[in-house]
Amino acid sequence: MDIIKERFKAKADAAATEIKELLKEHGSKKIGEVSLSQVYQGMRGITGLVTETSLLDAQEGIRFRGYSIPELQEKLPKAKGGSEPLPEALFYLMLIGELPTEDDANRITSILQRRSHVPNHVFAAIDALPITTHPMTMYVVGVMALQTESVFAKNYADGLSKKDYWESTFEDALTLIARLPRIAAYIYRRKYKNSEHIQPDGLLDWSGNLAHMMGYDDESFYELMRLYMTIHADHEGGNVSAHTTHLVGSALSDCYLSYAAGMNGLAGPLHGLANQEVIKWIYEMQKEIGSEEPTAEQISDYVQKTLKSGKVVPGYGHAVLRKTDPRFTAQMEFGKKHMPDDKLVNTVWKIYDTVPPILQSLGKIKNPWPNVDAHSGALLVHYGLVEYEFYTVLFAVSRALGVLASLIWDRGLAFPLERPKSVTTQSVKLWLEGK
Ligand code: FAM
Repeated sequence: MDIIKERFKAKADAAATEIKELLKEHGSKKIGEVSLSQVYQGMRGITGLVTETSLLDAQEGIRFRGYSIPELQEKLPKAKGGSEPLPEALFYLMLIGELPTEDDANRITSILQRRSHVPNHVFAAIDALPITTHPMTMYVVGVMALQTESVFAKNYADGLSKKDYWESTFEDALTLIARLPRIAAYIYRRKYKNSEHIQPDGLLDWSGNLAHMMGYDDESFYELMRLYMTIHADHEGGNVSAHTTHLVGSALSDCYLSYAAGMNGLAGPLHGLANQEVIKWIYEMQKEIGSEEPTAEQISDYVQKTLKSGKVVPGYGHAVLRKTDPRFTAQMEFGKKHMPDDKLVNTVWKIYDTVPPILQSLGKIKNPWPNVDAHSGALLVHYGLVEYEFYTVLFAVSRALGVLASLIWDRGLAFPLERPKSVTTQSVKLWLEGK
């Protein structure tokens, strides 16, 4: 662990010096303008954050420290016999800013294995919730129950020096990431498999163990989990889950409080809950037309019906992207390799052929193309993971890698409390009148 910490500290100190120089010379330069409509309409396109772990280009999609998803699949270390990247390797890349060696990736895997024990009171907190509770609510309650373990909270109460905030954050982040698969699997087994829990397998990597503890001991499902945990890990800093984690952390709330806040954002239907909404929408369409293999025309009719009822087509559109999400494409390639004849997967591909022109014809949708959620559920269903209300928990486990790597950087760069200015329409009107 210490070697990883030392490497991070050296990178963070170098970056802090570089940023200080950069601001000394260019701090007063304007990076963008803000229009009134942006203030009223979700701050779209306003540059106001620094997130070192990844950057999203509207035309190209996500790059993690400069690497695209296909480049990650090529360059990151893999599990023995596997062909998908190890998410532990991606975490190292986002944290340190360099491609990890096999040893580096294995070092993260073993740190996470050693820290994966979850205290019993966490399970008791989850068990106190009605079985009908949504898995994401159970998950956030589990994370909040873990907050008793926060090293940052304890050290801060004992008078932690500002220059050491990063280290306690680092410790909390690694311990929290280590424990998430166990919490997620516990919720899955409690809700869907009569609480027949499965103990972790100390020989498996972080994603493989998640699959194992959920009850899916299939090598190609381990591979799907590795891909899934990689592509959902980060999507620059402005999306609701990343921005919320960063914002709450800026008040020096520890990793547990900050990540829990971010995951409440991910639980929203316009954000991470969309992966469950996609499968629900497809099942409802299949039920209505009475066939598991809808024709293009039937899909088109159902899309029109969805739109006419004032609902969104889940899995399509994006606040930044203006093309097919590379995370969708990566899943499509996985489907073509592992399940080319799966009916539901083929339906997802038929929807991909059919939906964009319809959305484009409306004239108001800026991005008619599929996002990450349009494909994820169908791959999971193929392996029997049909409980779609659980899908966002998998998204949440993965997103911890990006938002917590970022939180360590926030403390490593000593970012201050985040506090943008708000206005009232009354004050806007006075401003417009030049008063
Ligand atoms: N179906 C129907 N209408 C849509 C739409 C969709 N897929 N995507 C956008 N629109 C509408 C949007 O509601 C807005 O309508 P009004 O003007 O009537 O309010 C209009 O098109 C302009 O919206 P936009 O500027 O193109 O998109 P936004 O940046 O406002 O919203 C999303 C982006 C992702 C919230 C939106 O595309 C959406 O609701 N998609 C469906 C839900 C979804 O798949 N979310 C997951 C996003 C994913 F990236 C993630 O975070 N996991």
